[in-house]
Formats: sequence, structure tokens, C-alpha cells
Amino acid sequence: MAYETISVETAAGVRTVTLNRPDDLNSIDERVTSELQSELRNVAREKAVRCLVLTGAGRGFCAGQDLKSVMERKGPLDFTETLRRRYNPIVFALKALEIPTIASINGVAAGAGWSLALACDLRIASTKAKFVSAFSKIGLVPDSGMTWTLPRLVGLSKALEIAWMGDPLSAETALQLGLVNRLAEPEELAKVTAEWAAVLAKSATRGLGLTKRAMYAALGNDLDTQLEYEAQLQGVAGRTKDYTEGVKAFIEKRAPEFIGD
Ligand code: T3D
Repeated sequence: MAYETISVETAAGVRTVTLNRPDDLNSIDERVTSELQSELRNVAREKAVRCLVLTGAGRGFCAGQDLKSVMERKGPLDFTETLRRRYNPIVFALKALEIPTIASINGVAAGAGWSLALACDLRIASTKAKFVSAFSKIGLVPDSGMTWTLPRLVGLSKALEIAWMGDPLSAETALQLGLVNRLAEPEELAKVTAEWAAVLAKSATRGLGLTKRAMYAALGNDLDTQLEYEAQLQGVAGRTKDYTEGVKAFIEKRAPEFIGD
């Protein structure tokens, strides 16, 4: 599928997906959601891809739903249908990918654009980035997973404050609140992101993927259930070639060469 609204590149096991509608701050129309869904299916199939980076072209990361195209929609607006069909599959797909995902937030992230960044496993933001819930300003509920991720990252009361007040958060505030993992100067963002992505893409991918599964499952599990789940996942990790290589490299006092399997 030839993409019009995103661009995609792969280097050394890292797939970078760039939202590419810079004139509208990479806001999300029908085509964007369809292309993102398609690309995430590709990433899930390609074993050679061992880390995913999501970023934006131009001065914004993503301004959420394209409000201009909303005005062009024919018939009554059915947001339940649109979220189920367009947005929710993207959030599910990001969570289901058994590789690390990094949002490299180059500028403003608003509405569902911020939700997409929150749906990634890690976030690195430009010091110029800002974060706007946006939903309350147009009478909507935070969606695309924001009501799930935000309270887990910042606590319930702060999440409600962010959602209700709608004030833009600076990159520095986002870092202090734990909404992003680290900051980079705008001109350094791609390099800093690439450094983390390279480390992750060279790691024992199955182990990282199983760790992701365990961590997300823990958010809904009690300790007994989680201990059993860890035991099962460790059973899988212990049978990987990368585990054997990791132990061998330790004994031989050299750096491991993981193959991601
Ligand atoms: O509809 C459904 O399917 C339900 C799903 C909803 C999910 C959602 O995401 S709802 C939330 C939608 N997003 C917003 O409400 C954010 C709207 N945008 C803003 O509040 C501001 O633009 C920003 C805070 C993001 C950035 O502000 P600023 O001052 O840096 O930029 P700007 O001047 O407002 O915008 C620059 C251009 O981008 C401008 O275009 P123009 O006038 O130069 O031709 C602006 O219209 C355009 N733009 C920004 N956001 C959107 C957009 N165009 C379409 N849709 C947008 N969301």
C-alpha cells in the first residue's frame, strides 16, 4: 500500500513511522487511521523490525482528530463507531506489538494525538513539545486510551485536572509528572531517540516483548496471578536462543550478540 499521510523507514531493525500532514500539525483523518492500522499490521509481521518509533513531520507531533474533515462528514456523527473502527485498533495494535515502541514527540501533541503518544511504551519529547488534552474544549471525553493511560501515569486526581482544565503542559512539566521518559533539545531529538531505539533493537527482543506483556498484564492482575504469569513467560524466555547467547556471552566475558529470537 502506497502511503499518503505517513512515511515509513527502516534502519538496523528500527522502523520509524512519521505522521506526515505537517500543514495541519499531523491531525488524523480517515486516511491516517487506515494507513497507521495497515503499517502496524506490517510491523507485527516483520520479524526483522525490533523497535518502532512514532514521530511527526514539521513543527507538530499530532493535533488529534482532523477537525476540518469532521465538518465534511455526511450524516449524523457516530463517534462510537469511529472510535471502534479507526482509533481503538491502533491503540490495541501498539499495545499488542511484542517490541518496544517509542513516541518521539517533536512538537505539540493534542487530543487523540497525545493518546497515541501515551499508547507507546516510552516517550522522548523535544523541550519545545507541549501536551494538550483538547477534548474538554470541544465537549468530548478523552479517548483512544487516554482515560486508561493518564491516571496510571499521573494518578487519578492529576489526570482529571489535566482532562478538565485542558491547559497545555510544557515538556518540562510532562517530564516531572512522568508523562515522558526524557527530554531532548529539538535538534537532538532524532539522535537521542535513535540511540535508545538502537539499544532496544539490539536487545533480546523476545525477552523485551514478554516483559511488555507482563508489565501491562500486571496493571489488571493481583500478585498471585502475576507471579504465575511471570513464571509462564519466563518459561518461554528461557527457551529463546537469546537467553542461551546471553549466558554464554557472560561466561565468555564478551558482549552478547542477540538475534531477537
Ligand atoms: O471526531 C472523531 O472521530 C472523534 C475522535 C476525536 C479524537 C480527538 O482527537 S478530538 C481532539 C481534536 N483536536 C483538537 O481539538 C486540537 C485542535 N487544535 C488545537 O487546539 C491547536 O491547533 C493546537 C493546541 C494543537 C496547536 O496550537 P498552535 O497555536 O500551535 O497551532 P494552530 O495555529 O492552532 O494550528 C496550526 C494549523 O494546524 C492551523 O491550520 P491553518 O489555520 O494554518 O490552516 C490549524 O487549523 C491546524 N490544526 C490544528 N489542529 C488541527 C488542525 N487542523 C485540523 N484538525 C486539527 N485537530
